Amino acid sequence: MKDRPSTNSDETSSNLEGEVDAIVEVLPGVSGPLKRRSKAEVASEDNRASLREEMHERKVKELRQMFDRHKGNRQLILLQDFPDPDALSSAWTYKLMAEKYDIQCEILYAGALSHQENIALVKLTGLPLQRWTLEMAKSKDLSAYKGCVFIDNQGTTCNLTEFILGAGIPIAAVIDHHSLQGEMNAEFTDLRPEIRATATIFTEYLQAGMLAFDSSISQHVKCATALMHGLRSDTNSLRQAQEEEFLAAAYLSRFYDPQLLNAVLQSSRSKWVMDAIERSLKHRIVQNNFSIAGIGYLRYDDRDSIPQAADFLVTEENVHTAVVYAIVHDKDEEIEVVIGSLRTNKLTLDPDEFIKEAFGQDAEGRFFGGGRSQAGGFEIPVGFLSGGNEDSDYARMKWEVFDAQIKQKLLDLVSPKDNPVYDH
Ligand SMILES: [Mn+2]
Repeated sequence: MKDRPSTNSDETSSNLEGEVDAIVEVLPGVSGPLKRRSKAEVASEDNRASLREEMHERKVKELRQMFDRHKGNRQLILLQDFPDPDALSSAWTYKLMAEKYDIQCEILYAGALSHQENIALVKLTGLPLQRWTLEMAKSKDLSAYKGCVFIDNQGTTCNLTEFILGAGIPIAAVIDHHSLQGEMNAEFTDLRPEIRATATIFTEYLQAGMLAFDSSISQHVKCATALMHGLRSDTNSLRQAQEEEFLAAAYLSRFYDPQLLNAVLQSSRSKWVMDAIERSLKHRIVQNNFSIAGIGYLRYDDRDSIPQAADFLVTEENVHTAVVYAIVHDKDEEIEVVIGSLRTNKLTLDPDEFIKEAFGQDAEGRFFGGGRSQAGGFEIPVGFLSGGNEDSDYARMKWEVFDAQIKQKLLDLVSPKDNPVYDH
């Protein structure tokens, strides 16, 4: 659906594909189970590690070259509509790195900042963030911007993508840790699905000398704190962190402010989140260690309660994976979307694969969702059936249909024999 420039066969994009393959190839042995390793295995792991190092060095060099080419330009950094701490802190780091090259960046999001921790993060650190709705974007003079940048996303979760690319702004960079969502014609690409947080990738850039953090500069301390928060929040407080995240956290520990991080983490749950958790507890069904809950209608601004409810459900004994979904309605734009979040502790479950298999693709071949390690999400447009909820019977009927369809698709995967409709 997103209108992307068609892939051409220039050097940049063909190189890229090879690199993505190389990353995937490097992966499997890196995080295998603990066991005694043979000399050959150790040697091949060393080999893989040095390959990876080589690739990282090349990436930093390419990033510098891209910045050099854009010297004096302005760029737009596009975040997902509901940016999380990983995205926010990584975008801020990009902006600070780019300033060294006299490149001015605006960090944009089109949706809402609704998670209480994200609001606290932005307020307490003074993170420079702007909300641009599609309407606002249309009223801007975009000719000043010579590049756009996707960080912690690949444009598929950002409402501005189509418009910004349609306005002819080339993609300067894509830096992300989600699985590849589709071909993007970017000047610089660093996609590392094996890494748990985009903040890890940015901390590695810092360590490689892209920007020297100085603990006497308040903005650097705040940005380091934001990155630490980003790392933690994408790794379930480092419990799912790998070597790369621990190394990044060790580096950030020289600069970050633990008290500030504490203040961000102590922000409490809003009434709306408590309400969503309550509904998810009430409506959950648990089957084969999957906990599935449809929680009805939610206001657009409360959309972030969905992942928080999934975070909560996955803590139940004997549950390894939780999926929570709701119909989210945007009163201003009269649109409704089914939005869902998946959280899993099961290391062998790939959320990206699971969601793509459960829901498939739309008429244009676009998947309804995807994910990264241990988390995923989906968005299914309600389309023609949107609105009309003043009639509560209609609203209830509509929810029941969507709820049944989503449960059916999920349960087909969770326990293929079960069919919630015909078995009853
Ligand atoms: Mn992330």
